[in-house]
Amino acid sequence: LFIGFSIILFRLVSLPLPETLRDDWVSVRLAADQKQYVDARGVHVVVGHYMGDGADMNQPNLTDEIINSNKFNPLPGEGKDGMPVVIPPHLAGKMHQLYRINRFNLMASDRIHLNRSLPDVRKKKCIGKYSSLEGLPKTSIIIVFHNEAWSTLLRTVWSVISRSPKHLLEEIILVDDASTRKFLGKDLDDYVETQLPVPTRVIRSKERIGLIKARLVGAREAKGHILTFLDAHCECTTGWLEALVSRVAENRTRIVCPVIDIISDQTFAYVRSFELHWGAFNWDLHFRWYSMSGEELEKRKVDRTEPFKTPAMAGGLFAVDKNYFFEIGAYDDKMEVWGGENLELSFRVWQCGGSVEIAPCSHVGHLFRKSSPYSFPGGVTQILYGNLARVALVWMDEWKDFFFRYSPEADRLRDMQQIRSRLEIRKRLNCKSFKWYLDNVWPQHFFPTEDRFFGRVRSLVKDKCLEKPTGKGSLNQPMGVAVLSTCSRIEPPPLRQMFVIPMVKTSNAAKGSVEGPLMTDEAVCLDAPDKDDSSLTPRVKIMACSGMKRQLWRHDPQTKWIQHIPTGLCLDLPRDGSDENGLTLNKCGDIATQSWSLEAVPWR
Ligand code: LR7
Ligand code: MN
Repeated sequence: LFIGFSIILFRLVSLPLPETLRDDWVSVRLAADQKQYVDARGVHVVVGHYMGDGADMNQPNLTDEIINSNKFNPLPGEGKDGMPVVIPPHLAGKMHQLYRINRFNLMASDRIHLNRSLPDVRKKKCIGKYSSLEGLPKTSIIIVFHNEAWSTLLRTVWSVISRSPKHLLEEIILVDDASTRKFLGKDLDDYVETQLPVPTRVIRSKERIGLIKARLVGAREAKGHILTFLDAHCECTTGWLEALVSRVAENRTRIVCPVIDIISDQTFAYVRSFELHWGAFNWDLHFRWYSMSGEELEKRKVDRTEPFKTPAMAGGLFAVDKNYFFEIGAYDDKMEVWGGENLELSFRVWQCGGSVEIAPCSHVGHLFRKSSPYSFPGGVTQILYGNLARVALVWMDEWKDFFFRYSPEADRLRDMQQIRSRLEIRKRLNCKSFKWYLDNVWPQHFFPTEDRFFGRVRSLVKDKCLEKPTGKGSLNQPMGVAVLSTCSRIEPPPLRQMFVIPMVKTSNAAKGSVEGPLMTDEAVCLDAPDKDDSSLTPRVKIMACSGMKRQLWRHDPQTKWIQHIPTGLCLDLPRDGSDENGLTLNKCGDIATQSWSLEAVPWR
């Protein structure tokens, strides 16, 4: 999804297929000549790039005629059971041309039946878990779209119709956010009127209002007791709706999200994703998937089909009690086009007494794209950071200062935000602080706090600083050997050199000593094996925070050591003195290369 903003994409990893895979891995069956390996554990988030304001939509060979031609032409069996589509080689040129229209393989989509079959990807224990539907309220399904493809939009609709219990479905509402494609006009009206067995309405906005306001339009019109939102390129699987609606019906202050599976933008294969990731965000307020804390995972061993709390939601796919949604302030209607509304709603719900959760028995596929196909009037930065500035100003208390200090894009837009009505909601609902949210909803967070050191880790012999690696691990988190690089002279120093570690508050500890995980942005931590075994090289890394002992460190300003708690060894420079080679662990001593200073930097 973004120039620094997260579109979620699933990285392809070399894994020989077919193969019997662990429970959380799913194979994608492929034709013999296809070469694509999908790591379905998969929530490998890749930071993509928006192409900027849709300018490249104006390429001369992408004519209105091409864009408006409805090539929907399903072939028997194509894509059935979520299988990948194989495009014959002679169509490759056309396929690439069509790809640019929606930034996914439109030709592949157009070859798949609107009502294709999908595997039931739930854990066995989910079957029957939500079978008593008696007395459950009905839901309105709300799908907003701007220039969506015919086949993906209607496949979303058909997947709802085919795989939802009829008596839970009040209606389907399609909100057209000023699409310009001809086939989304009368053709769509006719289709909806004549071809669908569930009451379905198209509501049209004359002007482009963006997805946030479009959802508000749909929500206001909805007759259902519960609102269920979907993007316009989703496919729901068996059991998806029961799990959502039951949880909301049980407690109206819950917002319940499905597990979001992957529809490949290349082949339209349906790929089951990992159930044990939760949603949160990074220092720049971009939504990210992270591994749940070890503690949380441990708790879940008892029953992995139970819904779990998540600090934030991805945004597009969730169910909520309609009255509750409006009571707590629906959406911020001053947010434009795309972005930020998912965090705003998450913070608001949590801080004002509700909760956000993921129901592992509900799986819905979403078509992830590497870039956005539509325009962002006014510019993507202006829009996204304007929305994020609002999130920070209304909900984040002193952490808004941290955000604005390091996000000039948002800082520039800070003063022009009118937020009075949103602050009134916060007051009316007597909502808790952002500190409460961090402490209670996301205690594993890596933001600076009063009780934490925030700043640089500098070697006293080299004038070099610890820096977050640029390599990518799973979930697209930074990962690599811990190395030093030149301490930047920019003020404030760049975030890639900033780390966070809890301060020791006990009275007998040396002033300024710290102890705990040494964390930085994107939930990564300084890590070393907890056994003193020199065959384990390279030994000191920066990788996903795990909450385990091997990531615990202490620094004492008197000894200047950074000591690895489980082994008692000291962080040392690379043996050969180079910068490229990783830091090492050695027996502590009065050695210059083991001397480090922690330089605090103000964060608010
Ligand atoms: O101006 C617009 N008007 C619209 O109606 C822009 C978009 N839209 C529609 C669009 O056609 C689509 O149906 O809004 C929907 C969402 O837009 P996408 O699909 O371009 O968004 P996304 O999937 O890239 O982005 C995610 O973040 C968004 C932030 O505003 C929204 O919350 C999306 O709903 C959200 N999608 C998901 O959460 C799906 C899972 C992604 C993950 C993780
Ligand atoms: Mn989407």
